[in-house]
Amino acid sequence: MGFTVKSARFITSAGLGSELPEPRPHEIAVVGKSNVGKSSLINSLCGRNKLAKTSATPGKTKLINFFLLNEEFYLVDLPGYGYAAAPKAEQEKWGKLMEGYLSSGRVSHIYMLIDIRHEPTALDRQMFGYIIYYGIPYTLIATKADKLAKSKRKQAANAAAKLLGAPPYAIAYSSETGDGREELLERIGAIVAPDPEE
Ligand SMILES: Nc1nc2c(ncn2[C@@H]2O[C@H](COP(=O)(O)OP(=O)(O)OP(=O)(O)O)[C@@H](O)[C@H]2O)c(=O)[nH]1
Ligand SMILES: [Mg+2]
Repeated sequence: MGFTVKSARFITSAGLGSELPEPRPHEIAVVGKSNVGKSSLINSLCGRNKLAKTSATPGKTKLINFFLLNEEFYLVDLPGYGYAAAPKAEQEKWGKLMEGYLSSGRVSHIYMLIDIRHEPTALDRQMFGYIIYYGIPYTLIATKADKLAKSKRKQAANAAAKLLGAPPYAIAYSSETGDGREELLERIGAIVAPDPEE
């Protein structure tokens, strides 16, 4: 059965030292380098243009943003890493914020985004190592698939996963065209309402 986003609403933003909202049974966090398309993916999944703030300039999302879907579970937009122009103090703050959040035990699944056109960076590999270290279930998503010819997308997405050191599979996704959206919705369905027969 396909999963549908019936409603999506912003709950709160959290920074260093802020209290996080009351946990729900599921919390899917979206991670990846700055500008990879995290906020855009949330908007595209929810079918809402301006739910999460996006920008062509990296470093747009600075706080942990909680969105409640179907009044049931959180989809969480996180600030990106690897934004070279960010001042050192800000990068350190990012590290503390992310470390505290990801080690909190409340994240039940991570969507890790990588750009379908680029090799994963050292920071991508570090983030992936972190996910494995904490043992958090994850799905790899190769973003901006519309930038590649259709015939190359699947292979490029899988190659990116492999370069990250993961099993060679990533969902090729485009927030512009909706490519990969159905597949990702199915994954959400499997996470928040697993088939009891399986
Ligand atoms: N062509 C194309 N552009 C995209 C896609 N997804 C995002 N973008 C563009 O990439 C830029 C960054 O998108 P965001 O969603 O703000 O990226 P982010 O990962 O949230 O970035 P930070 O908040 O800075 O960490 C924007 O200009 C988007 O329009 C996509 O699937 N295809
Ligand atoms: Mg963002």
